[in-house]
Amino acid sequence: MSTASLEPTVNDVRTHWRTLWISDIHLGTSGCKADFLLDFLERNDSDTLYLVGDIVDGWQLRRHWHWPRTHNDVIQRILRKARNGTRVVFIPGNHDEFAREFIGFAFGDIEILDEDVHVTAKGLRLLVLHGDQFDGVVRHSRWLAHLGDGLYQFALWINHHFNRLRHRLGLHYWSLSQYLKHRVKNAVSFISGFEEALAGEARRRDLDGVVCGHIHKAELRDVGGILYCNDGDWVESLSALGETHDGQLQLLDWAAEMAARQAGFSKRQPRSLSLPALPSALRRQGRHP
Ligand SMILES: [Mn+2]
Repeated sequence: MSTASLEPTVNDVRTHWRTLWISDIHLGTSGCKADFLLDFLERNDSDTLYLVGDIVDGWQLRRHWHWPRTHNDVIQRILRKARNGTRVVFIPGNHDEFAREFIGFAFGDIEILDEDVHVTAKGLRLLVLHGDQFDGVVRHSRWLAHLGDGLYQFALWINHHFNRLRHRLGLHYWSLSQYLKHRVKNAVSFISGFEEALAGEARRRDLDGVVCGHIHKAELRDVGGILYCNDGDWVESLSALGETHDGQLQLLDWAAEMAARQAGFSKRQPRSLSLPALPSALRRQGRHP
């Protein structure tokens, strides 16, 4: 008997949200994790779906054409949602700025807006926009935002061997890792600078919070009394932002969700359960009903 057929059926339940926000899908690039997104779209519905920019990567497509069938499937699944009654709002980003020419128009069931103010079920007013407009305000180059801990650890290792070689060549020590650490510090300050700039814009407009994307860093936190939400991306963090019907906002980490499901249990069960025991217990029940 296959174990798959005995997985709890609760895994197949679709979640219905008041609002979902996704952005930075980068369709048209090999980095786009379309399979994860298709799974997400299959299992999550909403009254309103915001596409918060960089949905299609026009920059990359112009350089190198990459469009597998799964990228069509993503678009078709979104169009199907729109046809079935989901309000779909597309807010173009800098990678799909070609769509900015069509702001104010509707393509079938999809509205194209420059930005929007979303009112949650609790009455919070949130500015929704991609966020690249604030790159100029934050004075660090954008690629720094993508440097992470793993790269830093790797740099430490490289640095060790690099300097052994320099020593053998009679050259003085030069710390690549220090250099990178400084740059990573700049990356950290870029992210916090971006978050503060976006929160500042919401404050300036007398709103309660902001929802954006762009920097591929999912976040949901208070920034100086303003609710800062970043829905992440579908290249690195594989995340979305959801609003429940009673107005609770939460980040959805879809990589973790899929890993949990593949391990044979549902996100609805407490994580503290002794989980590895669960599938085998179910299997035993299946054999001896
Ligand atoms: Mn962007």
